[in-house]
Amino acid sequence: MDGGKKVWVPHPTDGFKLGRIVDIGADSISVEPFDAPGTTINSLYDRTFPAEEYDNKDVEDNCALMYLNEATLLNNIRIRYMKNQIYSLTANILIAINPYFEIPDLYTSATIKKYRGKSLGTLPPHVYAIADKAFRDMKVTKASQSIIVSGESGAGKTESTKYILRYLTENWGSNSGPIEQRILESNPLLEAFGNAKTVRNNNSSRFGKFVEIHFDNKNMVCGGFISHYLLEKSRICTQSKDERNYHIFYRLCAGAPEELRKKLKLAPPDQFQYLRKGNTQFFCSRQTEKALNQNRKSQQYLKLGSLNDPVLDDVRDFRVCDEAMTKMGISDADKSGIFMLVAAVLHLGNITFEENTEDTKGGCKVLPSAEDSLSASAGLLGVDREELRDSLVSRVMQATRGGVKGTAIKVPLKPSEAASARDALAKAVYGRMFDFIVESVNKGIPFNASTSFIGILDIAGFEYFQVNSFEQFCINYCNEKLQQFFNERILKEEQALYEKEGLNVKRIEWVDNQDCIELVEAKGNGIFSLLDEESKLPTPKPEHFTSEVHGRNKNHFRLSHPRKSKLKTHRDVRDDEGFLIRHFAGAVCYHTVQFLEKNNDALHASLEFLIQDSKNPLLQRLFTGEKAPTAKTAGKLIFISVGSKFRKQLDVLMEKLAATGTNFIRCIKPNLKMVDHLFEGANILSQLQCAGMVSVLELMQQGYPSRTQFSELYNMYKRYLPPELSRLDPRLFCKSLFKALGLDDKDFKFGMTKVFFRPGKFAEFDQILKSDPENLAELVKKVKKWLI
Ligand code: AD9
Ligand code: MG
Repeated sequence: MDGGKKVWVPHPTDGFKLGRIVDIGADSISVEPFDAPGTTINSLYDRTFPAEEYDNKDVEDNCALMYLNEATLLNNIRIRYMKNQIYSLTANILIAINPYFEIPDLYTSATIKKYRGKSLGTLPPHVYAIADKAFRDMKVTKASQSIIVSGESGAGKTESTKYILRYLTENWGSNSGPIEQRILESNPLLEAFGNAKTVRNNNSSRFGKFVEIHFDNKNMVCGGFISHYLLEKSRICTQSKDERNYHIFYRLCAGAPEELRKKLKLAPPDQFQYLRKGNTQFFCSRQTEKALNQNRKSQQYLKLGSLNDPVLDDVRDFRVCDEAMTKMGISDADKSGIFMLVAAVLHLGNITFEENTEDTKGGCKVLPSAEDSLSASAGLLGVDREELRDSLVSRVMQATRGGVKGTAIKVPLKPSEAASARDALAKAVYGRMFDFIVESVNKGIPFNASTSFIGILDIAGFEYFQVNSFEQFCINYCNEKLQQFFNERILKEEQALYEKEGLNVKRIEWVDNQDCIELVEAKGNGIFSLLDEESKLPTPKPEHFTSEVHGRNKNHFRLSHPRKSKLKTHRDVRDDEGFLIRHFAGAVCYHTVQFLEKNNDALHASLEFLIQDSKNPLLQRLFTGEKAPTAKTAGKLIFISVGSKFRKQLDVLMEKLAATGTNFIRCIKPNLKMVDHLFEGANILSQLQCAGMVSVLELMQQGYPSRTQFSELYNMYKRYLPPELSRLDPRLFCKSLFKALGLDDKDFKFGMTKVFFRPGKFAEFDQILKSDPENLAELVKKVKKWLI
C-alpha cells in the first residue's frame, strides 16, 4: 500500500469508494475519494483493497481480475450490470444480478442453440452455460447433477430456474411433447397456489422446491419430479402490511366464470377476512377492476374502487392457471374440487365468534352475521353445518377424575380459541391441497425410463427481518446446511484438489458452521428437539421452551439472549421471549412466541373427526392415510412436528445433493426498489458475503483459480500435430507449449492431471490461444522446436 496508490475503501451506501492513498497511519489509511476531492476517508488496513489498473474494464470471470478482493468483485459486477451484462463467473459459480427488465435476445431460442455443447467460459457467462455444463457432466460422468440456485427474496431464483428448465427441455426434449409441456406448465400452476405478492417480490415463492429433470439412456428428457418444502401457511390466514395472500384466491374471485362464481358463492376479495389483512390497495389488480367493472351482471364487483395493483392481472392469470391445470392432466372433477376448497378456505375465514353469554360454561357462538359463511364453508367442505359449528366452538377432551382417565367430554372454547381452531382447519385444508397439486404434477411427468437427473434447487436464501419467527428459523437452518455443503464442495474440494495434484499450496482456513447446525438439530439439547419436547408437555409454554433453549445450551458460542435494541418491535423482547443465533451470514434474533403453534401441524381431534367424515371426495382423499382419532387420542391434542418433517426432508435433499455433481448460481437483488439500472452497492456486497462469495475469493486469491486438463489442451492441438508430436504424453506436450509461449513460471503450476493458473493469468493464456486460430500451426512448430 504505497502513497498515491489507487484503492477501494468501504462506503456505507456504495459498498466501496475509489480513491487515492494520501496518508498511511499506524492503524489506518487516509484516502481521498475521486468523487470528492479535498476530503478524506480513513479506512482500516484490512478493509482497504487495491484497485484494478483500469476501473472501467470488466472481465467475465471474476477470477481473471488482477486483484481478487470483495471490492474488485463488486466493481466488476457493477460495470457489467450497467452494460446489461448481468452474469459473471467466479470459477464455476455463476453470479446473476436481477436486471428487473427484459434484456433483448438474452433468452431466445437462438441463444439456447448458441450455448448448446459449449464449455463454460467459451461464451459469455449465462444460466444456459451452467445448464449446459450440468448436462455435459451428466452425459460424460453418467452421474446426476444438481444446480443450487440461491439468493434473497426477489433476487431472481425462480426466473433462473425457469430458464434452466426451458434450456434443458428445448435442447433435449421434443418441444411439443406432453412431458416437456407439463414440466414447463408446472411453474404457473405451482406459482398460482404457492406464490404471493410481498413487499420484496410481486411474485414471491412462499415454498422451496427441488425440480428434477430426468433423462433416459439416450440423454433425452423423459420425465420429472418436484419436491416441495415449507409452504408458508401463516399467509393463508393473515398477511403483513402491503402483502397479499396466495395469488389463486384473488384470481378465483376475479377470473372465475359467472357460473362457478355462483357455485362457490364468491364475492369481491375485500369481502373476505383472509384477504384483507394486508393493505386494501393490494386486493386485486387494475385489470381485474376493469374487467369487473365491465361485467354488468356482477354489480357487486364495482365496489372494488381503489383496490388495484398495477402489476398483477388476476383475470388473465386465472385463465393461465386454469389452462395449466388442464395441460397437467388434472381432471375436471379434481379441478372443480380444488376450486371448491380454495373457496371453502375463504368462507371459513369469515366465520367469526362471540362470547356466548347464555352459556354458563363460558363458551362462544358463531356470530349471526357469519351464519351464511358457516353454511357456505360446510357445503363446500362436504360436512354437516351443525357438526362444523360444533367442532369449531368446542373441543373433545378426556376427563380425569382422581388421577384416572375417564370418558371424553366436550369443552366449550373461548372466541379466540375457536378462531385459532378455524385458522388451523383452513391451513390444514390449503396445505393438503397444495401437497395434492404437487402430487398431481408429479403424476403428470412420470420418469420410468430415467437413468439420471439434473435437479434444480430453488429455495429462499438467508432471511433477516425485523421480527423473525419459526419460518425464518427453518429457512436459516436450511441455509446453514447449504452453506456447509457449499463450503465443502467449493473450498474443501479446492484444497483437496491442490493436495491431490501435489501443488503444495498453503492450507486456507474458513469458519466451519457445524456448531451452528448442531445447536439447531442435535438430539436432546438442539432447538428442534427442545421444541418438540415442549409440545409434548401437558401445558406447553413459549417462555418455558425459550428458557430451556438458553438453559441447556449455556455458553454456546452461537447462542445469546436477545439484544434489546435489535429486536424492538412493539416493545423490548425479554430473555424468555427469544434467542439470538450467530449464523454464518450474521446474527438473527428469533421471537419464539409462535414457535410452538407453528411447529404443530395437527388439528384438534373434533376437527380431525369432522374432516374424515367429509362427503367432498377430494377432501376425503387429502385426509386419508391420516391416523383416525381413537378413544385414546380423542382427548389429547395430537402433535405433528413441522420441524421434524422438514429436517427429514432436508436430510433426503442433502443426501441427494451429496450424490450429484454440483453447480451453484448465486442470484443478487440489485436494489430494494425493484427497478432496473439501479446498483445499490452496500446491499449487493452484503448479499455477496451472505452467499459465501467473499470466502471463495479469499481462497482463490491465495490459490490457482483457473485450471485446464492437460488432455483438454492437448486435444485442442492434436490434429495440427505432426505424428512424432501427437504420440507425446499430454503433460509433456503442455509443458512444451508453455515454454513455447514464453509464460512465466510463477503464473502457473503443473499438477498431476491439470495445469493451474494464478488469478488473472488464465485470461492472458486464453487470449493468446484465442487470438488467431491460424497461428496454431505456427505455435506447434515452436513447440516442436522447443522439444528438439
Ligand atoms: V423469492 O425468494 O421466491 O421471493 P426469487 O424467486 O429469487 O424471489 P424471482 O425469480 O421471482 O425472485 O424474480 C423476481 C422478479 O424479478 C421477477 O418476477 C421478474 O420480474 C424479475 N426478474 C428476475 N430475473 C429476471 C431476469 N433474468 N430478467 C428479467 C427478471 N427480469
Ligand atoms: Mg421465487
